[in-house]
Amino acid sequence: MRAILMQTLVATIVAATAIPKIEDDKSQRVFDKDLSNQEHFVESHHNPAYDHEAFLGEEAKTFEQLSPEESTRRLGLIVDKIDKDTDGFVTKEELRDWIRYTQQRYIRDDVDRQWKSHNEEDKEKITWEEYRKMIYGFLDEKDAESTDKDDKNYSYATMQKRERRRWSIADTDGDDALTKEEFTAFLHPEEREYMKDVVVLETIEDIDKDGDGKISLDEYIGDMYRAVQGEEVPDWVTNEQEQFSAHRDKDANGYLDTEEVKDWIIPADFDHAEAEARHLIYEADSDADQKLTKEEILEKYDIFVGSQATDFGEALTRHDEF
Ligand SMILES: [Ca+2]
Ligand SMILES: [Ca+2]
Ligand SMILES: [Ca+2]
Ligand SMILES: [Ca+2]
Repeated sequence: MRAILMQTLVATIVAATAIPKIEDDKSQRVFDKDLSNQEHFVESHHNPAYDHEAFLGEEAKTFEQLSPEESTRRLGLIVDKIDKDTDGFVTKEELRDWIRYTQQRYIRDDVDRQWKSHNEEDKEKITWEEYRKMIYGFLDEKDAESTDKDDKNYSYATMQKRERRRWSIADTDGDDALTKEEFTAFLHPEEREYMKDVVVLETIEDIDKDGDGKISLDEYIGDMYRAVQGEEVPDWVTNEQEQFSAHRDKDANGYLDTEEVKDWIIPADFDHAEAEARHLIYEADSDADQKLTKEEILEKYDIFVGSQATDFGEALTRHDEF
């Protein structure tokens, strides 16, 4: 579901300007392993923003601007939509379907928006050359080959190479141009089976700091936590260290190889929407009957939607849906 949370490289670039902005390593990450991680749902460092985005998609941002009262009111309207059979209870299945719907809507809207911005004439395909010019046009040939880490263009050159590779894999018919369907695979590779290997590869490249093609325990932890001097290592970090040894590093050789990374970030038969639905029910089900009433949901509105506790009568952001 980093599908939802993730800021793809492309999204970041388009949102910014013609010149790509590199916020940090993670903005390039296509897939947040955290989100395909079953432990994610029980770990103490669970991120509330994740729940909000899973539940609301892009609208999560809108809700952050709202007062608790307005946030609760709108949440009530959403609950009515989720309760498909209108029996007054939100079941795990209804919640799971809603989360799937939210995710698909996010992906569709994102692809529509980016397709339009890269293809104003709405041609059937976008060629690599057209795309490259739009995003990396400011790099000349020499810049694009930069392998010097201190070079100001190094990051862009690396991004371009990565995108070039992903483009070729998304291009199933091999004509070097992407149809809208191929472009969807390019922008949201985690959504397509045939893109999974490149998702794994990009993840390894991000985390593998010493470039030996595998992930050591230090690299694994370093990706999520930076030690602060004088600060005790938090429990969740210790917990992650144990996860690495007990579950991720299956052959116990001290490193995660490609297969082990794949099992970790794209576990077979793991359903994000289902897991998230279960998690949300667990968090809000006060009477423990495995389903939620509107009251239970509104009572725990901060789990489902964000809200600004200090918003006093400022102009509330409006959305057509409400
Ligand atoms: Ca129902
Ligand atoms: Ca093609
Ligand atoms: Ca390594
Ligand atoms: Ca291993």
